[in-house]
Amino acid sequence: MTAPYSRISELPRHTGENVRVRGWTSHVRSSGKVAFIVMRDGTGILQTVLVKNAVSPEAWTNFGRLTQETSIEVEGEVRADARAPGGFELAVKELSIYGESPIDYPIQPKEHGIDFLLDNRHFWLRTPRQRAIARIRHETEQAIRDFFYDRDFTLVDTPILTAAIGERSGLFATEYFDEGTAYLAQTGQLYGEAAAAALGKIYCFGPTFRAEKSKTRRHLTEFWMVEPEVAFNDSDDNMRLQEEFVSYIVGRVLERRQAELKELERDVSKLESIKPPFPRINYSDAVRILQSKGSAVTWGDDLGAEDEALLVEGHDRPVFIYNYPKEAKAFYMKENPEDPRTVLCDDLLAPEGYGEIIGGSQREDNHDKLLARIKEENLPVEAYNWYLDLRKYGTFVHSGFGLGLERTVGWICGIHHIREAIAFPRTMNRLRP
Ligand code: NSS
Repeated sequence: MTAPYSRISELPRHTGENVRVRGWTSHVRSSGKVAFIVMRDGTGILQTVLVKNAVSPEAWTNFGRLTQETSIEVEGEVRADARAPGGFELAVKELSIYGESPIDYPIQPKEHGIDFLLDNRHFWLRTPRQRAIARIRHETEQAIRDFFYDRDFTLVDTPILTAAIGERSGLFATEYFDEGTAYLAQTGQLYGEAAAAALGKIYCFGPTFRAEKSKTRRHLTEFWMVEPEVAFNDSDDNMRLQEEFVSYIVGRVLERRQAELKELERDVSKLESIKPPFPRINYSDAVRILQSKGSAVTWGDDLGAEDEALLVEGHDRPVFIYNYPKEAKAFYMKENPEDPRTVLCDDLLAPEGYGEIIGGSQREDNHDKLLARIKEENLPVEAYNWYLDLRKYGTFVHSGFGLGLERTVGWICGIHHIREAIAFPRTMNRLRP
């Protein structure tokens, strides 16, 4: 009778039993009579032991052919062993090879340059650090979905091919049959607003695209954004939702991904302080603070990465900067009735120098003001007729925000560049693999 297959993570349930495990060889060592294979199958790491006299001659020969990343199947008995990684090892009886791996496997246990690693992203993903990041990203996405599901938001999937431009940043364009130019969505927000009038509380979550010629450590040309939109929430409600949301996500990763945070050598005490309320700094005060710290910023400017870092300095949790000048922000933001030079919006800046992870705002709900802003920005009004209609038929106070997934994951993981926070990053000079 052949032994059943088991994933490495399930081995504790099979102590004392015979199982078969499939995976990839990480390293091998042998003392002549006893040999060890450390292997992984994606669910865990397993140490296996082969005693020359106790395995078939074929298995022993196969052992001699193993190289890093050879894919194999082993069969043997599961034994508890406190010294082994994961607390279990496999006493091997049979070893067969699925796929050899030539000795020039590109990723070696040594330092590689970042460009080399990115060229070999399809292999780099197999390393412990990259697996830890992938799992934290997954946990973050699941936390996002659970947060909204538990609060009765409806998920609405918004289009990626669009005619209406959402943000000011660069656009990817393509010809769209007889309909003119289509743009890859920079945001799902405008559609989210329409859906909020139908469903009250919604969110969209998907890839967004920006043809930005910026080579910073926080810009991708394709990134994932989650965007809730809530009918009857004002800007203040919006910020409260953001601080609850971000605290929930960080709490979930702390609760369920300690092993991955440890692999990344993340200082978790920095994450444990992420709890509401987050400090709120009005844009005008922010400019004064920045000037007192020597920044050249003047009222009216948008804030750059260095300004953001200065503002968060000394804070142990994310900081809201709210009510920016109209000129610095997108056309759809609601004019501040108390200071019409500004709009009701906020950026949420993560601590430890990570900077903006959220942009949010209350939306302009006055038809004529919105139309005037669209014209001021030289946007084609005909592409926004449906959006303007939302202000014509039952306009409503509403607000929402967009959280950048890779920036958030990058911050939680404590990694330097957000390109590691997505499996296959897209930047200005990277379309492969
Ligand atoms: O441009 S945003 O500030 N805001 C919006 O797109 C709104 N339409 C969202 C909304 O209110 N529904 O982008 C939101 C976030 C920003 O804070 C970043 O975290 C992330 O999206 N973002 C990016 N991440 C990676 N790379 C690039 N290029 C990028 N641009 C924005």
